[in-house]
Amino acid sequence: MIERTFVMIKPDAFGRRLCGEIIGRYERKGLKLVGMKLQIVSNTLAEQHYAEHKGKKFYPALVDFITSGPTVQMVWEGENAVAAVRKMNGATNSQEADLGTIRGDHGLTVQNNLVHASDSVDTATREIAIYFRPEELFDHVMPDEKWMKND
Ligand code: IDP
Ligand code: MG
Repeated sequence: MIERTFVMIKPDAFGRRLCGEIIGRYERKGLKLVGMKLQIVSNTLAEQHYAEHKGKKFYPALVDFITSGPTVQMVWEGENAVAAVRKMNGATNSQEADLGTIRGDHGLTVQNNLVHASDSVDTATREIAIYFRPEELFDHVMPDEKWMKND
């Protein structure tokens, strides 16, 4: 199933100049970039994005962290894109994330874990709508797509 997923490069990764490293991984995997922007996330957006965590002990620090500097918002598309990106990002706690994943290779802590990605197709729909207007997403066909089709 072709899916779209919402991905964000968090302020720690942006500040460590890891955007190219992270974007390159998704590109090399074969995912298609259909939307991208750079912004410092407002408190309002951060609270919408992380509404499911409101009330948890780590929530105030998480909102402070995510609003602390520039972030890159992206929408990536591809076969089972939601699960594929979650697997590439690795476990939430960077210490537990497998080597070979973004968090496992570049992170040391649970909060500053470099990337966010949607955890289901429904979550992706919700998160994409928080950060992107429909006209900011592209439906382009990539040159390799005509022979990538496996249906
Ligand atoms: P996920 O990003 O892997 O989906 P979630 O459980 O949805 O993980 O948590 C959202 C974000 O909140 C995490 O990516 C991490 O930055 C932060 N976080 C999660 N659990 C903790 C914690 O126990 N302490 C501090 N920060 C946490
Ligand atoms: Mg999550």
